[in-house]
Amino acid sequence: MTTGYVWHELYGWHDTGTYAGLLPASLTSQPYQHFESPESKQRFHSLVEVSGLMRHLTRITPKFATDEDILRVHTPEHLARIKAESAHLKGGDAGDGTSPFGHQGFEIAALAAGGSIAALNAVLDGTVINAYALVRPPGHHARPETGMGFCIFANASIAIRHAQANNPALRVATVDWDVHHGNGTQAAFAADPSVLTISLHQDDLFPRGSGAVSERGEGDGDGFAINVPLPAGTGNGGYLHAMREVVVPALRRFKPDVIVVPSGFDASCYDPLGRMSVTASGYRAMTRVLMDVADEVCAGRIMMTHEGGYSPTYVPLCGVTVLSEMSGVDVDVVSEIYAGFDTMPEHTLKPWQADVVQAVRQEHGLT
Ligand code: 9RB
Ligand code: ZN
Repeated sequence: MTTGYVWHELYGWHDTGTYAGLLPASLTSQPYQHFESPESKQRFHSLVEVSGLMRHLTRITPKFATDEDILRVHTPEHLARIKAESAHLKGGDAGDGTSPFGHQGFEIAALAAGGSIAALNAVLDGTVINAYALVRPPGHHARPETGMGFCIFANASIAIRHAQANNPALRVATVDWDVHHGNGTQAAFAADPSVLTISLHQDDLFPRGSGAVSERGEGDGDGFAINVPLPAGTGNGGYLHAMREVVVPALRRFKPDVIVVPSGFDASCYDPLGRMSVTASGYRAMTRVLMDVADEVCAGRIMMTHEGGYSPTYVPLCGVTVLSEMSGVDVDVVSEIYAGFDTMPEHTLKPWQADVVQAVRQEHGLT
């Protein structure tokens, strides 16, 4: 069986406008791009094409998520506000003043959610063994009542709720390896024991104050949210340790029917927004760990949906490397110049990283 792949040209047309990173242009910030510009993702897609990988993937066509799909996760007020602002020629903002979108941005956001839905459907109906939805705008910060952190709608959560509408008994685990806390996904399922949300992130990066070890779900969902706030500087060794010592035992215990990965490449060593050091081969190794445990617990079913990652030159290498591992197609796009970084000292596990992993294991009784 093959690997599914979602991309739509309109994902590159989601318009975050003229900014200087996070700052609106002003007399002291020269007009440039927003951090969440199309560059890294469009170039990821281009490399999927040019590397030859595309020939081996099963292309999945996204549809627009319907209002019904979006309302399984979001409030009617949030949906109505995005639609209203999207109708303005100048567009609007998803909620926090740093999540801009252009005219008809609503439709592109609905197509991003629809891309995640289509990818998860294809995995669940057996069309593909696993899938990567390269969507934009991202989704893992969007909460039921608002967008934030560049996210408009909660793509992964909407896909999961869509799948559960078809199969109410479906149990899903999310493993969010974006460098930021997957707070929106956690919020959508906080009180729901049918969805285990795991987030590996840089400690207290964004949203500030979110994603501590002590956040573990609410009510019936207590214990079904797992947070691994790794210290700034963590490289391949620390991330792999967290995967092996937290993610794997948690997935073995939970036994999901499918694993959904909100996948950001902003924990990479070249990312301008994160302070972590993961390399393309680190992402390959993390993918391998997930695929092995997925083989054990859920017949290999994994759906990844794209989140952050802001290095225009390195995100494509990380992304294609992950897709290479997922599909078993041997493409090595990482030159010797970059591969040399894999042996740098930040990749060995540090005691202060192992301490966090141990604290998470203790909090959740993982053995
Ligand atoms: C706000 C600010 C942000 C917002 C989003 C990110 C990254 C998101 C991502 C980073 C910083 C500032 C709301 C500054 O990649 N997620 O995966 N900062 N947002 N000031 N204020 C008021
Ligand atoms: Zn991020």
